[in-house]
Amino acid sequence: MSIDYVVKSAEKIKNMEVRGAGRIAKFCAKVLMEYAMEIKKNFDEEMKKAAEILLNTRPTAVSLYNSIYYVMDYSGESDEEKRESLVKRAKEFIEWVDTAQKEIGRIGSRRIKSGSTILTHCNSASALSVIKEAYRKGKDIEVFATESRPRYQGHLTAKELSAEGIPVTLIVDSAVRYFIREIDYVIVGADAITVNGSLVNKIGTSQIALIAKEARVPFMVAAETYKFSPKTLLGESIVIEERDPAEVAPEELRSLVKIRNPAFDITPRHYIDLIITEIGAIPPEMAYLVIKERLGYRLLGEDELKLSVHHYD
Ligand code: RUB
Repeated sequence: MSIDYVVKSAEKIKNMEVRGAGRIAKFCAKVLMEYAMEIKKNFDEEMKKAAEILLNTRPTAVSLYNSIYYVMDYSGESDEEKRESLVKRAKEFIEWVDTAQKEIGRIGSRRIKSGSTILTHCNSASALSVIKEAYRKGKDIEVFATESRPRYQGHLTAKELSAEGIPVTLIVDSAVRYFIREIDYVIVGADAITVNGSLVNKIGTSQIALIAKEARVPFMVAAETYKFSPKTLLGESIVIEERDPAEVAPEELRSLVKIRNPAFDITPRHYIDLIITEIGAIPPEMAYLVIKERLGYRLLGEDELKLSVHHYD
């Protein structure tokens, strides 16, 4: 296996064959682990190269950054010891993803009353874990899924939930306010949570939060603790990815007008009622504590590990 394997894997993240913050994080840990198992010499250098390639794929999902830093924080004298330590850390991270999403389902589902209708946006494994678990517990629920233009991740959500037997209504993104009176809860996932408790998630999330607040519908976020951003502790802002205009309009229109295609937006904390994490359902104001206690300053180690991240601004 050569570095090509890492480059091809990075390509899958860029073109969204592998997408969703949790899946991306788990995938990176797996790619680093597989590459580490094959390296014959110059372990540190080779791993650093691989980590940088993966880091420079999509800039917004903090879980990608946290996953790579967690795995790359290996120790040991010889290459063999380093490999063993890295593989152990990668397995720990993968286990963290799997157990956190399950636990979020268990904790979040307790908040859902039978007979309610939930609105979700995009396609979040953690948000869907809450919904599926509530349904598996026998609660009579229904879901409204937004289509999530321009990549239509809402179609994935609709298919995934209807495969479980959950009744789903698919709506266009701009119909949220029209239907809000039929909604009892909004549940979305997260690409990042900042130190002040703001949410970074799929473009359109902040408009939904605004509408939910106006209608007094509880707005909940399902986010594993590795979605919290240690870098925001130092005042660094989250970079919002802008994607190819071709995702939005055909060439005949692109040649006439400018097109902007941000993939994510920011929802300020006062629109968020609760963040459901694997360590409990917390108010957004607790974000600082999660970063301090769960992630630690160790994860700030961009300089320490000397990896270079291109900032897409
Ligand atoms: C996906 C998205 C999801 C979060 C959380 O965006 O915004 O809501 O990543 O998902 P994209 P999960 O499709 O552009 O990657 O809970 O699965 O981590």
